[in-house]
Amino acid sequence: MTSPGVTSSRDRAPAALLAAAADGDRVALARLLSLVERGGEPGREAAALAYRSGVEARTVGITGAPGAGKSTLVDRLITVARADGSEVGVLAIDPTSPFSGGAILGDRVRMQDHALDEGVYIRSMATRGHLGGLAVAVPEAIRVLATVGLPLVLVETVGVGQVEVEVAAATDTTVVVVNPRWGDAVQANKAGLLEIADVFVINKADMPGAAETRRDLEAMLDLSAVGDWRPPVVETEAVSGVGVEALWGEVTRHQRQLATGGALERRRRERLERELRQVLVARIEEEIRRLTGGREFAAVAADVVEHRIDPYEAADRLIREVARGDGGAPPAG
Ligand SMILES: Nc1nc2c(ncn2[C@@H]2O[C@H](COP(=O)(O)OP(=O)(O)O)[C@@H](O)[C@H]2O)c(=O)[nH]1
Ligand SMILES: [Mg+2]
Repeated sequence: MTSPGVTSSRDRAPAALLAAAADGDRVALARLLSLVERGGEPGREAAALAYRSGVEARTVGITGAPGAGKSTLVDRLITVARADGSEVGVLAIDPTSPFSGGAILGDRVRMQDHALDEGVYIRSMATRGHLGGLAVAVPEAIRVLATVGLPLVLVETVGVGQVEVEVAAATDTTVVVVNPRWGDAVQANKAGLLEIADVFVINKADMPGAAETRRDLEAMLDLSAVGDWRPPVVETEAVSGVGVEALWGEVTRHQRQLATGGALERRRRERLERELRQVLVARIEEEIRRLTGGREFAAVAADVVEHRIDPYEAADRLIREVARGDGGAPPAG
């Protein structure tokens, strides 16, 4: 920035935004997260700065079917964490929405209790245009929150499908929320949530059927491979807050166990390797898009159409082109 005068956060460079956000400027923080969500060049710069800070947050993912009570639980968990004295960042992810609005608006309303608390920052994220998708955008957003001084980040995601499983993999502890409904535990299993759960919650335990759901879950846990952590099953009534302290206790216990056994380091390493892979794939796809608009692609495609070469050979040739990095642009000079 050349002008030292009053600049709106919209005009400021990522480094200036990061400094302002670390000073408690929530507008700057919101702007940073928008950049990350969009994933363009400024977003990449913001993510890189946050990465280089090396600051990591404690992270808890909360996933489960729509309506399971995730937002209500998050609202309660914020209260418990705040009582511990920790500042809290919340990311509410809606992978199905192209906009950060809609369902998230409902989430915001359910977390309204904390609207005036400066130690709490709640942000919704949608898919938008980030090249690496949510699997990259979410860890980047978490690191931004950590860097500006939020040591605990809760991530709410709708637990339906592979993307959500990937998002859940971005956190240290994953809490899977089910309800006391017939077959809910089975559905969670089918959605792949059994494998990612560190803690199970049967929320709406005030409704009939909690005991059966617990039995189903425990039976499925009996069948799955036993490591050194068996996911505990906690019953909660998020609306009244019953069981939420116990849930937080299990989350804390899990995080302590991760930290002592070296599992936290392993998890974080695996997560970064996955993130790197994801970024690499996104970058290569970007190169391919660039390439397919170019002359070299047209020439190779013509050879394929004329049956002079087969698509495999053509692809190999184009991959060499990508590796050269000139994207099939006409040779200079
Ligand atoms: N009966 C009952 N209703 C609950 C409980 N927790 C949440 N709800 C209600 O379930 C609905 C969905 O909650 P929400 O937190 O938005 O679910 P999300 O879609 O998983 O985030 C809301 O109407 C909540 O008031 C609970 O423990 N018992
Ligand atoms: Mg919600």
